[in-house]
Amino acid sequence: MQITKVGTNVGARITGIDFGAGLDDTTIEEVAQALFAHQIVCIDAAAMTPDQHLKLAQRFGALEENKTDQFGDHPSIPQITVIDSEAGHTASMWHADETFLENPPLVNLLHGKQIPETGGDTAFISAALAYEGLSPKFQELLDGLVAVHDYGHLYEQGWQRGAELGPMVGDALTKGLIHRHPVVREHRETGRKWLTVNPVYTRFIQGVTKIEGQMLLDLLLRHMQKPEFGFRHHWREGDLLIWDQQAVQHYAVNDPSERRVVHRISALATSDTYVGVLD
Ligand SMILES: O=C(O)CCC(=O)C(=O)O
Ligand SMILES: [Fe+2]
Repeated sequence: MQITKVGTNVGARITGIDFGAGLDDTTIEEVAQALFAHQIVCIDAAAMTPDQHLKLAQRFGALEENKTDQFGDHPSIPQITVIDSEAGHTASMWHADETFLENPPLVNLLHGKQIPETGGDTAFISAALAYEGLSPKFQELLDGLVAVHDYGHLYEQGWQRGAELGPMVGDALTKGLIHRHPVVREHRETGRKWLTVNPVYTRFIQGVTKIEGQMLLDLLLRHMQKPEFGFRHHWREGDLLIWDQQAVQHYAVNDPSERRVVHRISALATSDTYVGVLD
């Protein structure tokens, strides 16, 4: 197995895994350590089976079953979510997945099944580099703060754009999918600090006034857009793209020249995954 950096600060490519020979625990552990070191890894995985996709994902946590209407279901494997541009699936906004949950997905593993000639990249920003790029005084201020993440926030933004919204709006309003997270968490495996706030789900910062919280969020979300914190993956068929949501946020660039289909498995945080869990 070879690991080659593809970005200076974030991103690596892994080649040489022989999926035909099975997927042993040592290989899985090497992939996990490469992920924690590089935050995003892409594996040459044209020969990977769905069972191997599941096995690799299980290294990182319990697997989520797709329950959104944003993406599609796999015909036989409930842990695989199908993201198909022809079905209108897209996530063209900066976000970390489902941070309105107490234990959101922390590692995503996307397998490129049908890849367009051009477009359809997945873009990333490193929330760890973004934290490290702040001044020590500002880091100190953020370290003690807690933010509220709310599923309904996504839908409010949809209404504000005048969008047609599906049946999940009712869920967003009635199920109270809302949770607090520290603005800064420590990565469980690396100890690096990262920023948890994201433009899609973070509604406000607790313990400061509305205007102070809005100012802080605007500032952080602008700061995070700095190109030096970023990385952009241009897909090839068979790529297995894995990212660590304790380190990065992502954006599915919605410009595929042809149909784009990727299969996603998400591994969820567990209650002891997070350092700095709220009581
Ligand atoms: O389609 C992609 O590249 C990413 C979609 C997404 O936001 C996700 O899988 O969580
Ligand atoms: Fe996502």
